[in-house]
Amino acid sequence: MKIIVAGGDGFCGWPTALYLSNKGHDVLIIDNLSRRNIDNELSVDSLTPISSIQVRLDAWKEVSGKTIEFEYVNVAKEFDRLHAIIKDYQPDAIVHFAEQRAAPYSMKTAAHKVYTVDNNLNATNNVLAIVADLKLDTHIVHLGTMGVYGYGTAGMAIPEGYLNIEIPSDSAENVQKEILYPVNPGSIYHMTKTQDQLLFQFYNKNDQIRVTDLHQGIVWGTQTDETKLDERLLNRFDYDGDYGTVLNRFLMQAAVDYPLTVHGTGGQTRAFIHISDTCKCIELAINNPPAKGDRVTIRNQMTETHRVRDLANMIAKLTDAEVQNLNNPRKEADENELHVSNESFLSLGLNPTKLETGLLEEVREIAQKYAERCDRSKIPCVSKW
Ligand code: USQ
Repeated sequence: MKIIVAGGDGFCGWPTALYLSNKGHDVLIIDNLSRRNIDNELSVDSLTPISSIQVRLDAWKEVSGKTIEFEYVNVAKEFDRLHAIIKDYQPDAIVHFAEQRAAPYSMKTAAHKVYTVDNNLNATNNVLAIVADLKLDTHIVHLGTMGVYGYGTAGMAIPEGYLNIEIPSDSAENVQKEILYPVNPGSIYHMTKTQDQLLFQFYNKNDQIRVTDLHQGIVWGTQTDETKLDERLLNRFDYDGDYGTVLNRFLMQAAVDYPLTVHGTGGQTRAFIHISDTCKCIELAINNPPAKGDRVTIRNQMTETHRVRDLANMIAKLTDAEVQNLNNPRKEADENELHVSNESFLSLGLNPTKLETGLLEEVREIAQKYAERCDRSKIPCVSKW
């Protein structure tokens, strides 16, 4: 298939582009390298040394014999160029990762809120508007988030996107309806993903655009089979207070002998998935598109749930690290249950990489190997809300 990976230079986008290319698809990355620019803004660097996009692409060609094309374009701002690129390429699928993805970054200042809303919503709307305008049958596969549901204890498995409800009516019969699961975002970033859902519903209804929205949990791990092939293909590893996500931060903290930073009681339960499974899920989603006229397909892209304090204790046991409970910088429940339905990917054949099998490799091959590149002053979470 011909696949555009929007945001293909980022943490999830890069390994996905390699995976799809390795599977024999034609891949075009479109990206404005904004993630690298945000590193500059925050004066931080990936723990792993990452190559420039050109070196990455050349290395991939050398190692695999396959070409990944690249266009430097801002998906949110350069409508005309994006229109021309999509018209010219005629993609079978567009994988849309081109959004600002960190909750703490989105909550730093008013300007960061504005940037995140502007970037994320315009990126999504541009892609949809162009596919509709060109009357293409392109399948749009979007990376959404588990965070659209919020993390309230639901007393039920959180369904894959849609909820069947029954409401009293004017007549004797109750009305049955299927609605989007009520949204409950915890940050401006998560809020943009809830708004993306409405854009998908609208373009799907109005223009019959085929969309799959993937509600992904927190990604852990760094390497995939493809990024391991050459040092120049290495994926990024964020550990700073804005972009580092909880499990990868704990792994890195253990490696540099920094007490593990548990927010509050650590009773927050979250959903997790390994980066290799992200890539596999994206291809499964591409290979199993909704039919023309079908509603938006929503799949929960996660493989296990854990409490933050249990993760900290697991890593402490593995590495002898110390655990510290900090005042929670975020407005979120300190304790919650989370039960998520993920039948959709399991039934398509996903065989998940589990924490117990992958954690030690991650500690040795990444966190310890690159520990000397860590700037300890960037570890604290300074964004508070
Ligand atoms: N946390 C700690 N200590 C830390 C960092 C985080 O206790 O040092 C806690 C947070 O307070 C939160 C939980 O760990 O309760 C998760 O935080 P996170 O930074 O790992 O993840 P989050 O902000 O939710 O965002 C990440 C990705 C985002 C994705 C989301 C999936 O950055 O792109 O959408 O995970 S989910 O969380 O399922 O919504």
